[in-house]
Amino acid sequence: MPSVAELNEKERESLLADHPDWELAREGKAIKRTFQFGDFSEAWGFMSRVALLADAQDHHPEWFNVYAKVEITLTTHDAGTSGGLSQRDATMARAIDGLL
Ligand code: HBI
Repeated sequence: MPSVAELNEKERESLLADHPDWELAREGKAIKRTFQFGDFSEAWGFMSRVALLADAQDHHPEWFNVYAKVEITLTTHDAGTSGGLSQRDATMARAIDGLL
């Protein structure tokens, strides 16, 4: 599996500074954000748009949805030796935030 450059500590810090609504997860190997919508229909519409973004960027979220809540975790499976944060995750977080 091709390896993708993992973010270093400084890059990770600036990612969080640029995206304050996201938090580190999985011991720094992922970022996570929870979204609360008005109802399931709104949540599903958001997820549909994220899905199109993910396919366009070839970078797919790990997510959970129950009714109007959506939790998205971003990590790069191909980063480093066993997955981690890459520039792809930052790009995807910015694109997802742009949908709101
Ligand atoms: N999505 N989150 C995530 N991480 C990846 O490494 C990844 C992906 N989607 C597709 C993808 N990689 C392709 O480049 C293949 O490696 C599957």
